[in-house]
Amino acid sequence: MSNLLPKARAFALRGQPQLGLRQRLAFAALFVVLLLACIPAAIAHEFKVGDLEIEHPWSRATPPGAKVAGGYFTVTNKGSVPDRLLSISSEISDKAELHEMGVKDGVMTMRPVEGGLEIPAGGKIALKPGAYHLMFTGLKRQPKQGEKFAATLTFEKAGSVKVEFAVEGMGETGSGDMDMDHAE
Ligand SMILES: [Cu+2]
Repeated sequence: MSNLLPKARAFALRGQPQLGLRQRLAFAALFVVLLLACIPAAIAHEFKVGDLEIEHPWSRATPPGAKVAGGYFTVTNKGSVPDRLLSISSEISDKAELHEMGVKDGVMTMRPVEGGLEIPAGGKIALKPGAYHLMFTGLKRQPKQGEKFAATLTFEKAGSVKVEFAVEGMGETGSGDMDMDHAE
């Protein structure tokens, strides 16, 4: 027994570099696989319902005490008839509204879109800062950078679809929307 120990140690010493290399290769391969698996998820996430494709729903982290947060995504209608985004609900807010921006007397204002937002047949609508956007009102908590929260979008024809909004940093694409007053 006692003379097995030096042999085992010698084997271990000889075996180590080879094992190490193999392990390193295995880790490298695993790393590449994980990296490839993560890329599509990090860059874009999309949801489908009926003829509609909803791309990359995202929101922005809000400062403590904020009562509203924006919501943005692109929706493409691959069908041959127009559809309409009628209502939105989310797990982080009491309500969610669809807003549009406009200029009134030289001042940027935003107002709720009446009757829903039409998505033309074969068309694409982008909800983004400074344009059409969702407003999550009556926040139950602040959306935090890096998390995702669930929401449901309801369309006239395609029906309801559950989506996840990815929360990005506070300064992300900060154009116009940030300092707007929401009359509430
Ligand atoms: Cu708004």
